Amino acid sequence: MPDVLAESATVVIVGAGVAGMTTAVMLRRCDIDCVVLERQSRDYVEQRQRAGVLEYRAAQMFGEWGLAGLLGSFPADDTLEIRIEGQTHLVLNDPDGGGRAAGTLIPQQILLRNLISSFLDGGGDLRFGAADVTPRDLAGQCPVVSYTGPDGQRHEISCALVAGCDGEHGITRRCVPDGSLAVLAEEYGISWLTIQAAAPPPRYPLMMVSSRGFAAQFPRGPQASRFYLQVAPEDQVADWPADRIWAELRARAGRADLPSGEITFREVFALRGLVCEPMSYGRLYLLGDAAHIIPPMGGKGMNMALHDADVFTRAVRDFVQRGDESGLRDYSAVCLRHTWTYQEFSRWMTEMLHDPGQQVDPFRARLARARLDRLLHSETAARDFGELILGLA
Ligand code: RFL
Repeated sequence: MPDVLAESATVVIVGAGVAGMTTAVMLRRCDIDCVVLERQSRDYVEQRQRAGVLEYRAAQMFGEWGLAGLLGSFPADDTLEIRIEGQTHLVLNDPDGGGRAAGTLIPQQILLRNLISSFLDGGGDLRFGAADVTPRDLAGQCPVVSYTGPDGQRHEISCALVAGCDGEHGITRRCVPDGSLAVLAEEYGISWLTIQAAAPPPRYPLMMVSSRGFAAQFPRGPQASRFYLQVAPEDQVADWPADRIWAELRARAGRADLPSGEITFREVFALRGLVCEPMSYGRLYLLGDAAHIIPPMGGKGMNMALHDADVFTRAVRDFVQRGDESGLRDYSAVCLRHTWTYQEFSRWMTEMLHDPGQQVDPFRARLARARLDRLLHSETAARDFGELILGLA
């Protein structure tokens, strides 16, 4: 075995999440070669449960790339139920009636499985179990990404471009010299317990606003739901045994018959926003969670990663096929504009649906209800909301 195996590729993609694999599949459609390096095993990444809905814009994007077949054909609901202190209110995602469903219902891990199969079946180069991935020379014309394979062999891949798709805790962003990127972050001071359960999904995606705290139930398949429950910031998973979870969800839903089921996953996390500016450094481009984190409110994290993949791949195509660098030059500005639009949306929605409590802050509590009231009664507000939910802003 040589000490170091020297290789080359046009693009090295670090991370085989939705951002990395969507980029890889799209690059292959442009006949541009790439190598994907993933730290985890294939089993691990294909089991990771997270988002469940592709917004309308992202579903259209797959169609434009000739990849609609990867999505299956389960249109998402075009209606959202907001239940306020047990009272139902329905909000149309597309109040203009343009026939645009909310998007496509597809659990993130299924989308990822489909992307991985499509890439590998087409002869794509995807390497699982890549340890110690280390990019270098990012500011020059020919960056190098080195890693150790599962057999202990060290590899060095020289390339034209590096796509940092390695998520929030990845390595690529951390390889940028100090002072070249700014990280802007905000803690919301709100925590959610999330569970995945074998419970029948609600008729419509359901958000529950109550003075007991926020809760939500979203479809994840014919017999599966994801639930969210606002909890105290100091709470741990151990503070929430199953009986307590179901009792609290029923109280916030105002329904004693809210269906329950076996809990297959549970986690407590704090709501936070984070944006890295700019989203590129030299020949490194950051995509998805490697560049920005958004709270789940509004369902935009996965969709923002897919947006970045689309913008990046088009830029690489123009660069490789026509020598046109303008797309790469504009990549960060285009993606940051999109990111901040949806960070603001997520923040707006979070404040509207979390009751700070009449005792804690009566002024803010009334502002939140006034915002919600306007969404439910103003056509203009409903149209604005629809544009953001569909991903068209
Ligand atoms: P990912 O999916 O985290 O993938 C990153 C990949 O990089 C690998 N990696 C490395 N590989 C090589 N070397 C290294 N040094 C590496 N370090 C990391 C990792 O193993 C992984 O495979 O990032 P990506 O592709 O940017 O995708 C982002 C989305 O996953 C994320 O935004 C969403 O899941 C967020 N999210 C939701 N988004 C939505 O649009 N709608 C939702 O309803 C929604 N619900 C959620 C969510 C995220 C959740 N989390 C993270 C707890 C619900 C939850 C519970």
